[in-house]
Amino acid sequence: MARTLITSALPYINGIKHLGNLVGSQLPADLYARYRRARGDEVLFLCATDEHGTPAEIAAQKAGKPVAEYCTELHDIQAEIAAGFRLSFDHFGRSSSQPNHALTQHLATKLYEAGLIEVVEETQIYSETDGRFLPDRYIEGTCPNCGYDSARGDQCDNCTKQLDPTDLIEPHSTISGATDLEQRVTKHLYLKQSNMRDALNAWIDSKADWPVLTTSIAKKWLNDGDGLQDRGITRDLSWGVPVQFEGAPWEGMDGKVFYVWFDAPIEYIACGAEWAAKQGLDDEAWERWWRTDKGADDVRYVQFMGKDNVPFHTLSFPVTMLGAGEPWKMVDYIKSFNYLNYDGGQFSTSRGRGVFMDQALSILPADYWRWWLLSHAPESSDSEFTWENFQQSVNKDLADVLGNFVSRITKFCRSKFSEAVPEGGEYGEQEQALIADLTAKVAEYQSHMDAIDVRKGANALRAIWVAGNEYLQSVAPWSTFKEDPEKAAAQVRLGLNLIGLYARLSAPFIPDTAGKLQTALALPDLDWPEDVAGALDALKPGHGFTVPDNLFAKIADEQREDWQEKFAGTRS
Ligand code: B3M
Ligand code: ZN
Repeated sequence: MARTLITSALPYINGIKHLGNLVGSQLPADLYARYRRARGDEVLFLCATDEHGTPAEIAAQKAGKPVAEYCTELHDIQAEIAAGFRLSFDHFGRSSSQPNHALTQHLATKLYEAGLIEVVEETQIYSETDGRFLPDRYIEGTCPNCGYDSARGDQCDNCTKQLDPTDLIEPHSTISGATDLEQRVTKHLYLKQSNMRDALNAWIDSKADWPVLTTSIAKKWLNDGDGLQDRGITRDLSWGVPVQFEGAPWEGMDGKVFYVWFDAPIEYIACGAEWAAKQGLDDEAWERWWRTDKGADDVRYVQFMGKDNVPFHTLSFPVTMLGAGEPWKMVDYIKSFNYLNYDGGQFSTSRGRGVFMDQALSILPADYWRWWLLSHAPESSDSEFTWENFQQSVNKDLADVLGNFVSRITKFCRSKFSEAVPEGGEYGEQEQALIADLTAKVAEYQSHMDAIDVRKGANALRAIWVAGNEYLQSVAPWSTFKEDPEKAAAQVRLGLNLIGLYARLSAPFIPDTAGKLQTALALPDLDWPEDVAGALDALKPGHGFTVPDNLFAKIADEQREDWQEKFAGTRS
């Protein structure tokens, strides 16, 4: 049995994600996970919330909650919304979990032993009142450039000048307002990424099949400019994975945690450990996915992410994985995405612009969104969500093509025969022609899905729906019935079997609808139709069914305008 390990980029904890985030990683990852399972693979599909770093602390502060409590709350909210979109994670973990703490500390130790982590002494601002070193953005003062009085230690928001905290006039701590700031010597850990340049180049060169978007970004950062500079991987924060732990090979680093981008990808692995623990399984259960010495060498590992996350997954995380010198399973394929824009501009979390995942589900069921987003996935370039386009796709593809087909066939059968597959004769010429056409179309669909070409996959699926509609239109059982009820019965029998085929093929895109069709047709399972001719003869005469409720409601113009207006502004 083939085994496929799938991870989606970890959604950051500081709020509910928008549809652009969803289509850039979690949703296509789910599509692929569902497809691979349907094809019979053993799949482990992992995702988690990314919970450390300054933005988490700031969001918690804004919410007036301790950061641990805030993260637990937001994790549960994100998990619930993910379930609402039918994201079929085997586990939705947390980067703040104990396994991630342990593994992050372990890998840092290994990297240190391999000479890839260096302890560096630096001068940094210390606040006596706060009793801690302050990260640059926790210091504010007057901008020496423009005089703005709330410039941050890293940058002035007014004139955009990049600053050092020592540039600020009358600096103070944003935690306490204290002005007793002084420079003190402190230690930080640096990851010596540049030592790994040749190894990374060779590794990326060995991935000839990767999408251009992924390799071009990786190569750009790797070879021109300063993408592969040695990076500080520790921060002065209290929330995160502690740098000073029992058995650490360094000293004097109390009060520091690892940089969020150091521990977040490690959570991909730790999430496997969380999953195993939750199932009551032992370490072997996750190690056979993640360690090549424990069976993971026959696993195919695929990652999904937005293009802004590519450098971290092609450079810094591989430095961690390769540099630790242990047999960790490396990624085999990185599927990356461009951006989805919203109605003439960008989606923006900080400005609350666009449609957010919770809002989307509050107005329409998941399948409507899944279909639009996946069939418009920003693969070869950025793409744009407009309400007109959304309305058109839903009304045409889902309601007119798929929904209408199902409704016509089932209702016609009920009225002229019964709620069971009718007897009728053999399939005739037109039926054989359709079967041949669909056999080719299903093969095409599979080849796009195998290649994780999401839009092409959606187009091929739509073409399969359309072929059924055209068949129905041309054989017109409602006319045939008058002269040759036997023949009409065979046409209806094929039509009902087509619904079964659609349920199976469409499940990765629109799982709820597939489930409804499965129930209506009393299908024993949604196994992949390896043989199209066989699948179209699977439901035998006498097999009972029920007419499903209308599958998709069309979006009326007034409704669309309403939403357009409702989501035009920003949300607080
Ligand atoms: N949390 C995605 C983001 O917020 C980031 C992904 C981490 S994947 C290890 O941009
Ligand atoms: Zn300024």
